[in-house]
Amino acid sequence: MESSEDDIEEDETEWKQHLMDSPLTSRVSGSSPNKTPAPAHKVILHFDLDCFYAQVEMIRNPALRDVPLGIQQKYIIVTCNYVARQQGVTKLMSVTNAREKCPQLVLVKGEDLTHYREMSYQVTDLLLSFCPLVERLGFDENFVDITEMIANRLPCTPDFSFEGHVYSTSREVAEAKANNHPELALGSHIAAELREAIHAKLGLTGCAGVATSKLLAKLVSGTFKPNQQTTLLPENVDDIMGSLSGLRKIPGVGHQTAKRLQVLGLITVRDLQLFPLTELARDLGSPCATRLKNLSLGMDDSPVTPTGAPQSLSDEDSFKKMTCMKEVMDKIQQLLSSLVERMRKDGRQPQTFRLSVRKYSASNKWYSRESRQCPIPNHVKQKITSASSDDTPAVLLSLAMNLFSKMVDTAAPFHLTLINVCFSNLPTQTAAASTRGSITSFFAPSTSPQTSTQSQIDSSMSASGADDRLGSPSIMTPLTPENTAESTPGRDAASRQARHTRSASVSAEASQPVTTSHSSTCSYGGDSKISATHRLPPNVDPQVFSELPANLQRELMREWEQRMPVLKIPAASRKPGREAKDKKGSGTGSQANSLLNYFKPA
Ligand code: TTP
Ligand code: MG
Repeated sequence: MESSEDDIEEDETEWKQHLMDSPLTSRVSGSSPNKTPAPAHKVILHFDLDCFYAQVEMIRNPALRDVPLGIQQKYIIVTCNYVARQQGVTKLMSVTNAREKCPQLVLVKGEDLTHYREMSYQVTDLLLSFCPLVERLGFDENFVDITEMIANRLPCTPDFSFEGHVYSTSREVAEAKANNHPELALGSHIAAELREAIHAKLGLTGCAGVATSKLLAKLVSGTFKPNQQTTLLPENVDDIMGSLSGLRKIPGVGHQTAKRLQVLGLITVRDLQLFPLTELARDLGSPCATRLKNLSLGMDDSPVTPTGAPQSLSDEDSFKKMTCMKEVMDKIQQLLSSLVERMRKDGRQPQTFRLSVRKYSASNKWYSRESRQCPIPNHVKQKITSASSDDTPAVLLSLAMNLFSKMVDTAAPFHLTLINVCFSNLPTQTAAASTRGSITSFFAPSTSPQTSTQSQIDSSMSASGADDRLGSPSIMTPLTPENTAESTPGRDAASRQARHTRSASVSAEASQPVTTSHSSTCSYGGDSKISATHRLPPNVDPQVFSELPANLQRELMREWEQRMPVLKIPAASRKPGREAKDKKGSGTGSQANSLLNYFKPA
């Protein structure tokens, strides 16, 4: 979701330590698909919780455990429990199809991510209590590098066996091989212990993969589902790579990368394995080509990088069609209210504000976003962290609309399908963080009352999605800070219908006297801004208004002019003959639809 590739999002949407970003890109020396992978010097675990949102809902309401349960976001079932899966319901099925397959399906709305986010951090926190090398991926996946734990335990382990499945190997053969792979065998026991801890402490089940790299651990973990685990031995790496049905199945190859490879005629993993590196490098550049080639051969040296505190917080919503300013401002205001609340809980002060939009284009429906960002002025930063500043979202709205007008020509028709607001450039450590003890405090569950905060989820939450980042334009195309386009995997169907409470934009200035009629001398032409001292409608905050781009100011003034009757203009100043129209206006709630509501007290 984010356009800044160096951020670590809180919101699980990115595999930031992209497999393709690993500096270790020099292992491919030829194009042989039979190259023997390096010996097992690392042991990596990958955990993926079962039907995550559904499990959280089943914990919240145990009555849901034995019924087919679907988690609904808009018109899509983003996940469903395994009872529903047995009846043919699948992830990302439309609600209509799911109901046809399973008429008894119980639906729970999953648009408010608060509980999922909290549970997600509890899982990471629990894993961190066993091992410091934990990297989050999405809400329900974690990598753990247990190489050192193994080195410590190995000397006191008398004999070896595998816990759980061993990929493409019978139990008897696996037992016979355990002594040849003591690290992986021990790793399988540690994986089982951690899964057991997650279950005992948090009530969640999940799958685990045990292998020598992140790539392989992730690939193998879902071999047996749910609530099982699988170990991959080095001699089976070629089997698992060959079993992948297409290049997109390689974690690290996203939509954009796959498209580039397709142009070169590469469709299967084998195609990529056999394609000459020099030719690949000509098209993609040497580091990227080498990395891709290594991935296709099952080789990945990328480190498990502890996730730490998020470097940015964001909130977004996607929709089929947004075409008018009223809706845009309404949505941004909703998103900002929720984001500011989360930022306050976090306690840090963001330096940068970013707005992203996705414009509809028939050819590229889901994948291109545009972003603009700006530094947050000091007085606004203070408002963001101050619990008493009720007008923060309104003040930020001005910043947002400035950025918006740089991306969208509001004078022409537009069609947006997504809006994202983001605070980035968060300090890594703050007074707030240090008083909370450690970096792991960022994973502590919130104790504040549940809110309807929304957050990112659409992008790279797991296998299919996460990896698109690796094919994002940041790898293929340089991005400029002012104009970042990014790939967004097809998770938008799963994105949320925001349910924030809109905060009122009341500021001290709003209560200052303002004239109750607009000036007929106001000129809406040209680029110049309407002066803050210009006669504005009642309850419009002049400061907020003055910070808006000129074209938005003009649009607001135009709208105000059209809706003037409902703005409580003193009877004396009304022209005769407008009464009936006025009544109709207020009666039909046109005031509620006015852009000017953004400037009114609650
Ligand atoms: P997944 O791990 O893909 O799915 P899951 O945990 O529900 O099921 P599984 O047992 O197969 O692992 O995704 C984790 C959560 O992310 C999932 O519970 C719901 C959410 N999600 C979305 O919001 N959008 C999506 O498109 C998908 C696939 C999942
Ligand atoms: Mg899962």
